[in-house]
Amino acid sequence: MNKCRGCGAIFQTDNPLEEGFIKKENLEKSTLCERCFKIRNYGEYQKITKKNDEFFKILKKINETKDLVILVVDLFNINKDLKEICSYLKNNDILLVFNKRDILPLSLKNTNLLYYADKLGIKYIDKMIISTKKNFNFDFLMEKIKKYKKSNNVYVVGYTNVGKSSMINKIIYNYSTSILDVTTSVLPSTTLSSVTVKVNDELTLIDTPGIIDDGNIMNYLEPAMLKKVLPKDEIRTITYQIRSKQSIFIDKLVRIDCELFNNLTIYMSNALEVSRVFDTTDKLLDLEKHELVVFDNQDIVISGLGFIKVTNSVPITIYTIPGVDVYVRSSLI
Ligand SMILES: Nc1nc2c(ncn2[C@@H]2O[C@H](COP(=O)(O)OP(=O)(O)OP(=O)(O)O)[C@@H](O)[C@H]2O)c(=O)[nH]1
Ligand SMILES: [Mg+2]
Repeated sequence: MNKCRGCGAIFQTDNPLEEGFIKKENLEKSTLCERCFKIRNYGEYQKITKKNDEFFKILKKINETKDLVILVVDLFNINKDLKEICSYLKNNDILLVFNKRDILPLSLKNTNLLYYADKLGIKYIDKMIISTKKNFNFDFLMEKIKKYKKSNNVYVVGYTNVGKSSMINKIIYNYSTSILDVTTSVLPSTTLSSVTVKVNDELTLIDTPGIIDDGNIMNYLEPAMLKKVLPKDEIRTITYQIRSKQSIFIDKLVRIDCELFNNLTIYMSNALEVSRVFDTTDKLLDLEKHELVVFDNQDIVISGLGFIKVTNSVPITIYTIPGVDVYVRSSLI
């Protein structure tokens, strides 16, 4: 095999800083590149920057096959534009799979969360919710794959870090005699090229690298802060009743200024420190300013960090890291 079975990179023995590096002496005996070996064994991650062009080339090839595509979406961090991915896949049926259900409060109804699929503006053949972490709904996922697949090959696509590779590993763990898993990590751009994974004689899954979302806060953070931002468990929401001018701070990442009567519910990682200040302060005013007009029952999304549900129609000012996408959407919850 001339490709790493963990991330799909083509093996090379020249440059340790480039993808697919493997020592000459390991070429015969190892099926993993050095980067995958380090991620798996030491949790050490080497960042490789990929261009989205390569990703779109893969989508064009998938479009030629007419095979079933599973579009994985992180329910906690629904990417702003899924239309672009789907625009390349006109010949494929798309099974929309919302992953990471475990992060959102358990008290929410799955049927209500699924309504959101219709607001994405994409065409899909079916939709469902899973949690790879909790092994939730995988029998149902397999039923749907069986029902909709056009051939043995089923492609898995989506933005980076949504859990595509983790989902494939869970399918292997649950339903295959194979022990060959693909590489996953907390950091984006783990999978670097397509990886073919045979589950059984009727099903082969093809893992793909995730599309990079430039406006995602994950692109701008150091590993320690990244780990804090990525929720590990069910998030405990915090609701602030706003009755006068005040500011809310989310760690050193976000400042929210709000003046008018409102309720703000924050859906973000429990590890982040959230505080409220009633006095005038110049803290974090040097960050990028976003002036938003938010209507009732809309969310403010800070891409990659989470969202804030707002109950009343008001102007709100958000300051965050320059380059991070901040926008308003109709409420998920
Ligand atoms: N809480 C939670 N975390 C998950 C779930 N599924 C995946 N993750 C985590 O999300 C992170 C990214 O997972 P990957 O499987 O590497 O994501 P990917 O979509 O393959 O990412 P790329 O290869 O970079 O495109 C890892 O830290 C996973 O443990 C889930 O259902 N719940
Ligand atoms: Mg992956």
